[in-house]
Parts: sequence; structure tokens; C-alpha cells
Amino acid sequence: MEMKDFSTPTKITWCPGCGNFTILTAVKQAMADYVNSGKSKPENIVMASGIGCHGKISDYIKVNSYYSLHGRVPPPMMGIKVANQRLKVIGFAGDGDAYDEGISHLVHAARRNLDVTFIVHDNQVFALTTQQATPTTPIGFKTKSTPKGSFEHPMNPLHVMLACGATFVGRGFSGSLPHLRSLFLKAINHRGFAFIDVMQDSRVFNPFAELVKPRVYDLNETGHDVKDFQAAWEKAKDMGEKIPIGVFYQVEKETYEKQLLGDRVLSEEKPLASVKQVLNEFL
Ligand SMILES: Cc1ncc(C[n+]2csc(CCOP(=O)(O)OP(=O)(O)O)c2C)c(N)n1
Ligand SMILES: [Mg+2]
Repeated sequence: MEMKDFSTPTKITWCPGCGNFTILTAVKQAMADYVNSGKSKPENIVMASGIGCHGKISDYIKVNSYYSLHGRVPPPMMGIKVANQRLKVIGFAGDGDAYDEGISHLVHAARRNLDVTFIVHDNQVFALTTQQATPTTPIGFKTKSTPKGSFEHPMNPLHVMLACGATFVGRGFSGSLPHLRSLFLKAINHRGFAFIDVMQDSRVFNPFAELVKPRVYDLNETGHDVKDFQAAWEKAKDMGEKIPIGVFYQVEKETYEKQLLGDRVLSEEKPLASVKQVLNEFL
């Protein structure tokens, strides 16, 4: 498989130069790498996405996908994984979607250690609705909802996910395509809840790529121990002169669906009752 095998004919309507293009390319490359490694087939990869500019990624990748409600990417991911744990489930959310509207869903998906990959397109704004502040908007940043500049303490998504027990926590940057490809592949290969916050440049609403590019470095080339929670916590604080990207934390832990189901694959079992029967009970 090649990256182009995952392309769809749908016209891409993101703004020219948007960091979402890099995320799209990196995901298709990582999916091709994953399939070529013999671990899965394209028909066994399922995507779920939220609502926002990022959510359109479901239309641009040729695998089965579920367009969810705003902030509600984790519930369908959980439903899909529990129904058929052989599927590789990858979710895509925006920073508004994941950290604002849907934060409670994200918290519980992470602490359950569902075996899914969750990628956040973090452009620090609600972009589709033309720039309002989200939980990751930096202090002082002027948006339509913060005309005097934001004065709320920004959330650190990596800290939130570490605290919730995510077993894989990473950060990527839309200005580093080869790095993003390998980071996505590591996350897809992880068994357990793999979370990646991608610093995603929005050329129109938050163009930070040129400012961030000279500051990023690959954490995994510095001898960082990914099993060291405290080291991951400390490194996740760095968003100043130097910004680490890569895998901050990765440990093995039993997954939710394995504990719930063992090796059962519910979608292959005979249904206990028809949907109609179940609904009739409530009439
Ligand atoms: C429940 C609900 N609330 C609000 C909206 C309006 N809405 C649509 S897209 C969007 C912004 C999404 O921002 P983000 O998740 O950061 O994605 P981005 O557009 O930045 O990729 C909002 C607020 C909605 N569709 N549904
Ligand atoms: Mg956003």
C-alpha cells in the first residue's frame, strides 16, 4: 500500500497552507506503513472524527469512518472497539472538540485504557466557527470571544492525559512531517490508549508555525525514558524556548476491552435479541 491508496476524490476545503494537510499526509503514510507491516488490512481500520475543520479528515481518507457529534469522538470509538476488538480504531478531534465540549469523554476513555489512538488537531482555537478561544488558547491571545486577549490559564493536555492514566502520551507538530508520520505509527502500534496532541498551525486563525519550528526538538533523541512518569510530566511543561515533541510516556497495561471481553468478538456472535425486540420492551 502507498499513501495515495488511502486518498479519496473528495475536494479538500481546508485553507491553503493549513497544518491539517500535514496531519492528513502523515496519517495516510502511517496507515500505509501499518498495513505494509502485515498487522492489519485497510478494511480493518476505522476512523472517528469530531466536528470542526479537523473533522473533515473523515472525508479525505479511504477507510470506514464515523462522523461524530462535536466533542463526542470517544463514545463511538468505544462502541466500535467493544463491538469488534480486532479493528484498529483511530479518532481525530479538535482542541475545542476534545478539551472543551468533550473533555469528560476524553478523560474516561483515557483512564479506561481502551486500545485506540486519539489524535488532537490542536490549533488553539475553534477554527471552523472562525476563531474563538479554546482551553489551549495562550494567555493574551485575541480571538472573537476574547477581544482583550485571553486571561484564562491554558490547559496542558499532556498533563491531563498523564493524570488520567493514558498509557501513551505524545506531542507532534504540523511543521515536522517525517516526525509526525513516525509518531502516528508508534501510537497506532501501541496497545492501549494512545494520545497525541498535534500543535497544528492554522494559517488564517493562529499562524504559529514559523515561531514554533525553530524551537521544537525530538525528545526521543535525548535519552528520555518513556517509562518515567515524572520525567514525562516535567518535559510536558516545556513550551518555551525549547519544545519537545515525540513520545513522552509509554507503558503496558491491560486494556479495557480485553478485561471486559477476553477474546470474544461481539460482532461475530449471534445477537441475543433483535433491536426491535429490545425497543418493544420499552413501549
Ligand atoms: C454541540 C455543538 N456545539 C457547538 C457547535 C459549533 N461548532 C462547530 S465546529 C466548532 C469549532 C470546532 O473547533 P475545534 O474542535 O477546535 O476544531 P477546528 O475547527 O479548530 O479544527 C463549533 C464550536 C456544534 N457543531 N455542536
Ligand atoms: Mg481547533
